Amino acid sequence: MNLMNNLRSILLGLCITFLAGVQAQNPIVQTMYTADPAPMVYNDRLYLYTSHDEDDATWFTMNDWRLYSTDDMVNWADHGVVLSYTDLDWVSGDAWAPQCIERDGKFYFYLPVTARENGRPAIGVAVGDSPYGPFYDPIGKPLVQMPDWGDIDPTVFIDDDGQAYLYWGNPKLYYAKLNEDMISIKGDVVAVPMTEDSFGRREGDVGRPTLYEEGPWLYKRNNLYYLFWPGGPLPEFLGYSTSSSPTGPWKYGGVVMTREGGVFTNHPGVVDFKGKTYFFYHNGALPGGGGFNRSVCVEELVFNEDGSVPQLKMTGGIKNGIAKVNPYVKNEAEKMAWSEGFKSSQNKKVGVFLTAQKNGAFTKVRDVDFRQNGAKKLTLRIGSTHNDPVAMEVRIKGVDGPLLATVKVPRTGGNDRWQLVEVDVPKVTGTHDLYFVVKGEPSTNLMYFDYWKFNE
Ligand code: FUB
Repeated sequence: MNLMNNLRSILLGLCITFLAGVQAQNPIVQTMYTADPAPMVYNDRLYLYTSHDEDDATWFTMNDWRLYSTDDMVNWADHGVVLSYTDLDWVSGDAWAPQCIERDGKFYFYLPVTARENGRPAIGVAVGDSPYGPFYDPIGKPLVQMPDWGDIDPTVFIDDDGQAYLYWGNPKLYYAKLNEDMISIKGDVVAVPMTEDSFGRREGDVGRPTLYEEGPWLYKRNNLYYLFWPGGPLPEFLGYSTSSSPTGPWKYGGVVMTREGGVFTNHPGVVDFKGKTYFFYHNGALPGGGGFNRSVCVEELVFNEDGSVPQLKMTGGIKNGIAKVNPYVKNEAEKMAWSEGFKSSQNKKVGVFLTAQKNGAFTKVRDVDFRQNGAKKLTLRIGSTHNDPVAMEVRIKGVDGPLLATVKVPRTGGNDRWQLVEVDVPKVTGTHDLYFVVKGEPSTNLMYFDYWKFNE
C-alpha cells in the first residue's frame, strides 16, 4: 500500500511538474507542505487557511496554521503563520484542520487540537480583527470536547437568518448551534444519525456504519444545504450529502472526487467567489509528497442543473486568471502563481520572504500588466550570505524568455539584513507572465527575496 501510494505520488508530482510548463496552478503552494484547505471570501478577496505538514514528517506533525489569499485565482499571496497551537494555553499540540469565518467585522477561527488536560482532541476558537489575525483565544479552554475521541475537523457556517452552525467529528458527526457571540454553544450538541441513506453504504469495514470518515464542510446553494466529507475506507474519496435544512436529515449524493492523489486523506473546502464556485482539496503532488506531506489544490466546481455535484478530477488547476497584477506597486516575492526551488519563511524584519534553495530556482507571477507606457526601472529587495556570485535574472514569458535584467545579489549577511537594488529595464509593455530566476554556485540558501516593484 505504501509503495503504491509513493508511486502514485511520484507520478502525480511528475505530471504536475510537467504541467508547470503549460500553466499548472496545482498545488497552490509549492514552498512548503499544506493541507486541509479552508477557503473564506471577504471584501472581494479569497482567503485560504490551511494546516501545515512539517517537512520530512512521518506522522501528522502539524504545529501551526497558515494563510494564503488571491484576487485572481492564479497568483496566491503567502501571509505566513496566523496562529500556532502554542498560542493556546490549554493545548499540547496537533494543529489540524481549521476553518475561519467573518461575522460583523470579526474573524472566528475554529481549530482542532489536543487538550493538554486529558490528551484528547478538542475544538477551540480564536478571534481576530482581520483575516490576517492576530488571533487570540477568548475563552481559554475548549469550545467543545465530547466524552469520546473524535473532536476534529470543525466546519462553520452562518445561515441567512444569522444562525451559525458548527459541524465536526471523526468517526461520529456532530453539530451544534453557536450563539451570536460565536464563542459559545447554544443548546445541546447533536449526534447526526449515521444512516446509509444519509452517508452511503460501507461494505465490509467494521466500526463505521456509513462511508463518512471526517472533514465535513457545510455549504449552501439555492436553498439547498450541502455537506461535503471525506469517505472511507482509506484512502479517502470525497463525497457529499444534501438537505433542505442545515441540521438534516441528510441524503447521500455520491462521489465528488475519487481516491486519487497519492495520500490516504483528503479534505474538502467549497466557496463562491466572483460568480464561480471553487472546490479545494489536498493531495501528495509536490516532490517528496505523501500522507504526511500534503499540498492544497483547487478546481472550479460547476454544479449540474438539478443541483447535484459532478465528479471532479484532480487537474493542473485553474487555467485563466480573473484579474491582472499591477507591477507598479510593491509586490511581495511570495505572491506568485508557481515556484520551484524556493522555500518560504518569515521573520520580524520583513515578514514572509523566500529563500532560493538551488541554482535555477524560480518564481512565476502570472498576468502582469505593464500597460502601454511600459516599465523603465525595477527595484528588488534582496540579500545573500555568499561571497560566491549569485544573480537574479528577471524575464518574461518563461524561465528562458526575454531578459529584462540580470541583478547581482548583494551580500547582506543574513535574512535580517536586506538591500534595495534598482536597475534599468528595457521598455516592456502589455501583459506578460514574469519570472525571477536565480543563478549561482552556492549549493543552498543562495539568496533571500522579499519584494519587487517596477517604475514607469
Ligand atoms: O490534517 C490532519 C487530518 O487529516 C485532518 O484533521 C483530517 O481531515 C485529515 O485531512
